[in-house]
Amino acid sequence: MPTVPARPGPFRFDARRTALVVIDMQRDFLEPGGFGAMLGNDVAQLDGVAAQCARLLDWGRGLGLRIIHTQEAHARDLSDCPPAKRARGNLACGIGDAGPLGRVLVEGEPGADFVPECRPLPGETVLRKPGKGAFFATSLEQQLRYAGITHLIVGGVTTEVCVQTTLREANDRGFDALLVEDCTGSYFPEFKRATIEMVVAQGGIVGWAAPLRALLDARD
Ligand code: TIU
Repeated sequence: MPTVPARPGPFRFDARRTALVVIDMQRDFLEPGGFGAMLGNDVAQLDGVAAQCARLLDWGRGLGLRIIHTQEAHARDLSDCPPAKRARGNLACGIGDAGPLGRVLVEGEPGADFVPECRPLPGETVLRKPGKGAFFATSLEQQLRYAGITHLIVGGVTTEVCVQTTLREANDRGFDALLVEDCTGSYFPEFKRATIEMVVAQGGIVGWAAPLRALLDARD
């Protein structure tokens, strides 16, 4: 079994029981005019994450891992959007409104689509989710259990919001998860650093972390 030199210790995984989960690599978070920008964030902070996630996807595809792309987006009638989420930030152009990338954070709109570097290939799973965590109000746990998945390798955006929420949800459900440090990004670099440290602290209270290089070099 490949062993990744990781923190807080080696991460051993069986490729047949491991899924690569790439979180929310959508135009709405990475490009100007999307939901992230509407919230007042500098999306340039995420420059480079798409290219890194593309490398991570290449690696996972090469190993034959199950690939799951998540997408934070709401139903077109907003029936799965809590009013509290829609009201948050008191935005002039918020969830469901028409923006430069189409209706903000709504399925089927240009903003909900994946950035070109991280488009799903045929046969890969696309999991639309209404919340920050990928397990909330989705069939992800059931899908993973049916497929015998025990280990997750996770990248995407943003580190302390959807990525961290998903890692914590996975941890509480008994999955071993590794965060790929340089395949994730935040609008707030200090939050990214802090999240990685939170994950690996206390003997790996949430999971493991390692740079992509460590995955590329992992050997049986
Ligand atoms: N705002 C922010 O940092 N993130 C989100 O709203 N969603 C995800 O992280 N995908």
